[in-house]
Amino acid sequence: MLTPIPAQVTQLMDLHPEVAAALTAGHPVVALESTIISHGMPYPQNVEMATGVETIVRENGATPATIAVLGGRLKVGLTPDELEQLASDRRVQKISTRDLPFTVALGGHGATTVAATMRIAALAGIRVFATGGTGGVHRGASESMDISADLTELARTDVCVVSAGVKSILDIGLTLEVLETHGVPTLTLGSEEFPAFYSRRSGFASPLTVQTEAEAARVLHAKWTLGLTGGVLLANPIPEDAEIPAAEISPHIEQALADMAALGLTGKATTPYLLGRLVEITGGRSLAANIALVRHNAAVAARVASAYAALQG
Ligand code: PSU
Ligand code: MN
Repeated sequence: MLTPIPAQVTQLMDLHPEVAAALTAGHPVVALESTIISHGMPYPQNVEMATGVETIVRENGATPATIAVLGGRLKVGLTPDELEQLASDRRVQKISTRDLPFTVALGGHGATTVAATMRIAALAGIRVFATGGTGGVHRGASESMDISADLTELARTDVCVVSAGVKSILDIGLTLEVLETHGVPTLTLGSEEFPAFYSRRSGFASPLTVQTEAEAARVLHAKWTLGLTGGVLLANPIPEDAEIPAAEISPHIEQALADMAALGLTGKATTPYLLGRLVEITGGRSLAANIALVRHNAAVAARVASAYAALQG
């Protein structure tokens, strides 16, 4: 079922013709975020990753729609030149939901976080979204109150986010608690344990488990048919051959957190700093793991989107 995009939103949005055609036909579409490109990985691996991920979505039967804000326009589906700009133009800001009106109003360039991407995907009528990792409750949040707006958006926006779980730079237990509070179904694909991004294991049981993408699609369909608004988090453990076991990555994460504390970084700068510092500390191994898990998530998301489209009839 296609919900028409309100006219006042269409005026602010550039829907790529290929994405528009897929949506009109009821074909599966997968949204992709852009903070991971501009602030999550170094150039030029970021642009290679983004292009590769779009190909994987296509190979798995869906149309990719990478989302960003360029010159104040909501972009749903990017041209190769636009992807290159996002990956390399230093004026591109990391923007979450709170920043969206400002960037649109002042004609800025924004790479959208999971939260802002979910919101734009929902405005375009896209229900499935692939990323690397989602934000969550930061360690020490009882003092800092640093809780990612990704969780707020999962609470209220009807989009399924496929991620490799939550990095242990965050407090995984508290993140799962907040998801529960907000009624966000939190499913892990093929595992009883919630994954920790670089590692398949986190030490935390997954609230729910599904064995196939088709089962996940049925959960989405049931949730929204019941009138339960808000998102679904589908956690997809990193492939075994790419994982960095928890025992190995933990000391590196502690090191990165200590380095960040020494610099006094807070707020939106923390996640990009920690990701970049881990790439340095691990000699590039965390970047290879990050790329592998995003590619895996894109394939899973495309299959979920296909199964969901089939349920819509
Ligand atoms: N986790 C990653 N890579 C990323 C991000 C998170 O492994 O690139 C990005 C995503 O865009 C996510 C954002 O939405 O960081 C969360 O930032 P914050 O914690 O400031 O809300
Ligand atoms: Mn934050």
